[in-house]
Amino acid sequence: EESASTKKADPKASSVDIATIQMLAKAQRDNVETIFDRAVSMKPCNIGEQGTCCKICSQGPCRLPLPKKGIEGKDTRKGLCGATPETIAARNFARMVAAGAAAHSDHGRGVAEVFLTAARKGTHDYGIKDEQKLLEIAPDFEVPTTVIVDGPNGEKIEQMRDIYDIAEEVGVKALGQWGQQDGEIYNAKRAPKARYELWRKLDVVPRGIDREIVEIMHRTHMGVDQDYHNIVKQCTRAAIGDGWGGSMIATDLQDIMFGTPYPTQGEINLGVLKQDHVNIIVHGHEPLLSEMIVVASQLPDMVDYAKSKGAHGIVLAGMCCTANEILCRHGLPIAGNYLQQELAIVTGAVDAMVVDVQCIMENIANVADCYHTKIITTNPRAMIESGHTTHIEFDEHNALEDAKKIVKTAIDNFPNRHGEAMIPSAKEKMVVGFSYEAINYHLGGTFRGSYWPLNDNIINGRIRGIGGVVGCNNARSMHDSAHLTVVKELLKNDVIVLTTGCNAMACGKAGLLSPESAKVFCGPGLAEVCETVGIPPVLHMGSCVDNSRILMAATQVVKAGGLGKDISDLPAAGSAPEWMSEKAISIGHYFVVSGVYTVFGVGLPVTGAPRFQKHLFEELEGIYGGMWDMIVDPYEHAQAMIRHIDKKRAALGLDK
Ligand code: MSK
Repeated sequence: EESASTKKADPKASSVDIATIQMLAKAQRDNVETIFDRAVSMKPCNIGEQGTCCKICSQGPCRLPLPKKGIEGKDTRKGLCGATPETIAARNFARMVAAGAAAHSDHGRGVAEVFLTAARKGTHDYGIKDEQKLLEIAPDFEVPTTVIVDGPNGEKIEQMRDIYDIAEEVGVKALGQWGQQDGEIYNAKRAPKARYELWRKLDVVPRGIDREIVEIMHRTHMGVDQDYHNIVKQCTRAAIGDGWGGSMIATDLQDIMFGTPYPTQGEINLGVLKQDHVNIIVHGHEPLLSEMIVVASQLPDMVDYAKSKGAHGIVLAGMCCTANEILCRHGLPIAGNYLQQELAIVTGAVDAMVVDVQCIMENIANVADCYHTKIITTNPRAMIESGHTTHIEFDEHNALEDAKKIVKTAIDNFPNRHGEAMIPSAKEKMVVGFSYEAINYHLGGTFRGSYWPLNDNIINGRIRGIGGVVGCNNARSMHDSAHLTVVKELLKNDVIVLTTGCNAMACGKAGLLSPESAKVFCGPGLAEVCETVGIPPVLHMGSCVDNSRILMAATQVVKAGGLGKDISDLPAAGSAPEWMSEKAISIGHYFVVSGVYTVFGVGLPVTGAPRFQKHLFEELEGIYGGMWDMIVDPYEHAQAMIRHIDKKRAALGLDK
């Protein structure tokens, strides 16, 4: 197709990743336009960037940019209805929280529905893999795991209930969390006691997952909530309903059905594709389908079918968070993160890109038109309007058959490649799969005969603190660059890093997910801990919904003792250096109201409303112990996190 961009991105200025640079250069040689080129040609709207464009009714859009000279005296800016910049920016922010929480939670709802079908034995393709985890979470849903029965002599005996009966009851109660109208979501009580009590005191414990999202949409309708404090309070309910509700339920039920991740080895970057194999990329977020494609692609008759078409086998690789899901559970390779999706197709080696929901760029259909790749959409919620995509709808009752159909479509496309593909050689080895259960095993208890509790190492200062660094790539920011600068700066200062999403992939490509990287990148204390325990200094915890694992890891650290009574007492900070999706805003907000200082890079659409920004960046600390921040420079970004960690260490009386 003809390139529409008048300007071209400079590949070397677009990414720090060699495979990305090579493929962007190839795309330009092939006259294929990508997001990198459009980012050079198209500048963002200055007013939207500030958060002060209101388009919630047809009297606008009302645009309220900050005056060039700044605000002198009273801020008199108003929309037609009188809405202040604060109201406008808070409503826009709230709608991002609602969309982000909805995306995660709808994912979770889908998982809960399949879980319930599996518990009722309504499908042959899914079952209960991790019984232990089911038994651990059942009490959180007030589901008994044992039953009292009469013994042979009339005595009372406690015996285990049937595991599928427990699963069914958990499934029903979990699914009920979406439509619940009153009371509290179950998982709020998983937070440290002090946090749960604070939420109750502030009246922000979510009543039901959907209810809080819908209420944001109502409150932000024209002429409803016009107090940014009150709007933020509703953001809090919806965001807790995401992190501690929809996302956490998704993570838990996926673990039960597909297995809780434990450390495993994998490989990452476009170099995982193979010239002489059928290459299938699964891209998106939900593991329900990709788990079945894993099974289908390994079936002997599928491999034989691939050979009958001249291929030597099948490579199944992931992209974005689907990649994290199959990597952490099966060790299957990752082709790349968000900004590499078009470039994977540019290799000419991808026979099918199978997509479900979230973070799928519409332009992959245009790029695929230039090569032979088949784009297969699978979810009724997410289709692409293009004559060249194929829709094979995925139904959990027929999961394996659907997956086989998809794999067969990819194999049939192998002979259609346009000549020799160009696959970059770059790929890295990594160790992944650090669920909080795995972290607890490695750093929370005894391991290799030594006692290495995480808390002791934080108290004695070998580990200065914990950084949760997560989130997307953003075409307005050099690909992977801010991610790596922030993470390396934290490691150098003995801050252990927990990661998910596209940050995890950036770290993997740069070699930071290998245990050997500890001696290269870490300060002496953290290097010693990692080398002794045999873990990487950056712990890959999974996909976007698995940020709930970070909440649980923080809760475990509080419960282990010695570091205060609440998450807000911990020497810890959060970061999303290259965020772009609305989900990131929901994640950021649930971290903040869980007590975490959370820094975003790139920019936040709040700067045009100074009082609202002050509320998020300063006043929330007095309410929740955590607050937002936005620092674009990645070095300064990391330093701010370290300063916060040191402030918390001092408050705990450490380092005296
Ligand atoms: S995939 S939400 S770009 S992390 Fe979860 Fe990456 Fe952000 Fe999508």
